[in-house]
Amino acid sequence: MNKRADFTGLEASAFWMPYTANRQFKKAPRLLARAEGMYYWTADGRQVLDGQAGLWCVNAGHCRPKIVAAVQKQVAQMDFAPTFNMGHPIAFEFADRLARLAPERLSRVFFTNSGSESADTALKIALAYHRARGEGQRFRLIGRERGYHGVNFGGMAVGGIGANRKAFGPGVAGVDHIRHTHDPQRNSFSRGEPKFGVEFADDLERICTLHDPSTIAAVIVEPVAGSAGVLVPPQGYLQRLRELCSKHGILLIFDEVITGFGRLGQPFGSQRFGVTPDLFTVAKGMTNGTVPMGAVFAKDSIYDTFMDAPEGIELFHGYTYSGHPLACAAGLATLDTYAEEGLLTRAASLEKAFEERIHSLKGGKHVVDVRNCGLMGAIELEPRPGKPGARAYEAFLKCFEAGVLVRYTGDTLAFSPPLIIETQQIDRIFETVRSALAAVQ
Ligand code: PXG
Ligand code: PLP
Repeated sequence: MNKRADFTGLEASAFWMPYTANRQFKKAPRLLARAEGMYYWTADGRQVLDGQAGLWCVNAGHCRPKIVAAVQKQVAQMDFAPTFNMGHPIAFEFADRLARLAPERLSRVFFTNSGSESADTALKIALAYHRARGEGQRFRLIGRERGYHGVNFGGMAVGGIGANRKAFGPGVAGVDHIRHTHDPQRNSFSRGEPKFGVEFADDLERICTLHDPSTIAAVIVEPVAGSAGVLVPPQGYLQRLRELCSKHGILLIFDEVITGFGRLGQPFGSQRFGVTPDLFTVAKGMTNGTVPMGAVFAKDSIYDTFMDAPEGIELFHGYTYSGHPLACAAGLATLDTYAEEGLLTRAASLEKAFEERIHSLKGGKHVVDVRNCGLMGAIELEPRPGKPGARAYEAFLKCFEAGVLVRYTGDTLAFSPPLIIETQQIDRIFETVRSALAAVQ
């Protein structure tokens, strides 16, 4: 089937793997060769239950027939077409379909190819918007500690995970960060939104006092922080952040790359939390992970500001592959699949079962915290003294050997299964984790 099926011979491979310990991996590779529904199959034919939806993206499960067929048809009909000064029908159709899912008045869609590009695009739109309104002095971009907004310079700069920043120089000027919302003393083992910490939003006032609010263009946060280990916003926190941004004329950007497309039980996280941003970013679940694509949704009033300028190009920004035909075809079929199977709200009906199962690990070996929201969850482990991350890595390996794929980051195991998951499969994930933790020193 695969000439690498013997799991050897990768040590000299040319592939410089992303976010991976290359030498460690290439000595003992884990290769996936096929996928369908809730499962992967390894190159040597073992079935693996996918507890992380690929990489938080395959929300409808793998190789869904409608999506596969749509991409196959499109690639044979028109492989590529430019969207600079030209158009093709399904790019317009897909944008309009997406706009119908979005919160009211956020119905303008700019296409990118990833979450990282979406973050940088949203930040640039924010800066250009203020400038178009004669407020070009608003140049500052505010992120949050522990935030993740991808790996490009803008997203890295507003991102708040130290390891993603330290090797890459001074980054973008005019960036600052509000504090994160993680408070294990008061909130460990919270179910859903933690009770304590609405006041963490007031940290924005500190930043406003320091820099003067009239210099701040935008604040960007994930509704639920994903990469940092599933940090759920305290009750009332996002509302407070929204109020402060509105008070100071600062744009609020939600990064919904993970929380978008049903992960939290509504099409978008903003709808679950009842807090409306001015711009929001998506990627991942937008095409069910089938073809790379991302987007920025903008308020109509922001778009209209650009359109009020004299005739000509309103925004000097765009990617060769913005609105790529294959991605649009995959995206339209993805939205059909989501609609036919009710997947954009399915997480709401599974949330309680998922919450019960994941919190059943409370009190288990090594477990210091459990967090959950929608079909997103995390189990945080006590780090092994002197070896941070080792315990989670070993637990991840044991789960994989037992046929369940979970994500680990630092000493946290993260869970974001496809939204088609059944409750017996949720049981299987957490029983496998329980056994794995029992076997880890
Ligand atoms: N914003 C957010 C909130 C993300 O979660 C990005 C931007 C960047 O998207 P791209 O498509 O450029 O990777 C992300 C991506 C993990 C993990 O398990 C998380 C992401 C990607 C890979 C792994 O922590 N998030
Ligand atoms: N670098 C060069 C030399 C280019 O010509 C282009 C696009 O034309 C880019 C980078 C940007 O590539 P993309 O539009 O795929 O992001």
